[in-house]
Amino acid sequence: MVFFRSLSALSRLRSRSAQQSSLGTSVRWLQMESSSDLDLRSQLKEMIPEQQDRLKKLKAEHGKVQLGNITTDMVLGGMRGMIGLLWETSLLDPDEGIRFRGLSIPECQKLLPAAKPGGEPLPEGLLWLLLTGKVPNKAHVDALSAELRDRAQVPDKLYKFIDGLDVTAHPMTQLSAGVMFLQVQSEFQKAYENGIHKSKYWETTYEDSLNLIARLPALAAYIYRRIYKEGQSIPMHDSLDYGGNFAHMLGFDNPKMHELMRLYVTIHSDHEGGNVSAHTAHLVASALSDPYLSFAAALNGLAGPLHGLANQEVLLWIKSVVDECGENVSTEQLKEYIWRTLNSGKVVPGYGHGVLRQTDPRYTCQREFALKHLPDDPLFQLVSKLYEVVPPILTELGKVKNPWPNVDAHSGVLLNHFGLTEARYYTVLFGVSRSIEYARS
Ligand code: AMX
Repeated sequence: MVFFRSLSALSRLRSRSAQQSSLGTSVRWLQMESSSDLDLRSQLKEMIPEQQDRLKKLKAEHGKVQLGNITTDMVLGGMRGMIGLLWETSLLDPDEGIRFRGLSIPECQKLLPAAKPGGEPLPEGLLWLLLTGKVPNKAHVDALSAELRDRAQVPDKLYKFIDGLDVTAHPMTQLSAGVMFLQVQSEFQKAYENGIHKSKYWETTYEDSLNLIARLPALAAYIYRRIYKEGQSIPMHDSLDYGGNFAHMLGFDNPKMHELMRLYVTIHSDHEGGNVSAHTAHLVASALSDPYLSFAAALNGLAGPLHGLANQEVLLWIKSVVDECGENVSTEQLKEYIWRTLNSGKVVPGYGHGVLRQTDPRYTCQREFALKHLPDDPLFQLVSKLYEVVPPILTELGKVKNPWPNVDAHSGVLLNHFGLTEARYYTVLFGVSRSIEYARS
């Protein structure tokens, strides 16, 4: 939503040490604030006028402040390293990785409500955190889960429309087309046509955003069941949370898979504004295109192999290693396979990043999940081996700025372990997760 586009550019200018020392205080403040019993919409209604004033003040008082120097490399790299958007929901530090409203992933795992004590964070909690800047309590999150379930109905015509697409069309193509089909439901578009005052834009944007977030799992699960399970779709559960319900509709009811889906959606939700899809969503939204239009545009960016499609590429590549060398591949065989990949003009998928310069904390938390739930899985062991073998080789190439793994290097083997083996579908899961951030455009 437009009103939240403030300050992240300025927050980047703060020194790292200032960020670290203020974190403890800000987290405590966030928790104290969470005792309010307002629902999400009411909280936003209270906050929005303040945020609108804050943005005006920022412009008036700091509008002429310089934020950096632009070099030719930055332009050639497509705004690489350049502050280009206001982004307050998350901050991506090259060495430390992502923070959502100031909280690292381990802090989110500790502070956000879970389905059961000690479990993975519920994505609804992260949605609340991103929109309000406050850590919700369990009652807030349960109410938001119920609200999303209430909004989740999609028209049957959507399924007929998807059935009209070639079943061999990539799942991301089907997802993006389905979102465009749903665009006829945009409340924002209707309100705009009726001449709504700009101070009220947020109200219908909020409706569209929550409806879209709520309806995506049904659409995405339908696509999965249509392509891979002979069209036998599974209705929504009447009491499960967002992540659990999504896994359920896909056909997975192992409680560990529900936990994985909660973690998956949470960590894939937001990664600041420099990546292709996030940038696209906000660029398109700045034309007052409604959340359906901007989200569909973002999905099309996410569908590229150097971005969201990398999770598909990783599992296919790992399986090709196994096909050729077996599960107990030796270090020497692995090195040879990696060099062959590089020498044939391809990238090693799941490694490298446009901003990060260390191991992605989203990789690390998935590794911890694997160590806890599937330590003996042969593909997990192969992923662990790659973590030792790939970085020195990429470093040896001499041009790769970040030889470390990103989020996509790990997600596939977790899904594969619990039976979601169809790699070509993986980017859809990434896309559904990103609705939590993009839909606020
Ligand atoms: N394997 C082989 N070569 C790589 C590489 C990798 N994993 N990562 C970077 N390089 C190469 C680049 O292709 C480039 O080569 P060139 O000069 O011949 O064109 C050179 O190293 C310098 O690139 P860079 O500045 O380090 O990276 P970048 O910012 O240009 O690109 C990224 C970043 C992610 C596209 C790149 O690291 C890559 O292609 N990684 C593999 C695909 C991948 O995992 N993508 C997912 C990223 C996370 C996400 O969005 N989901």
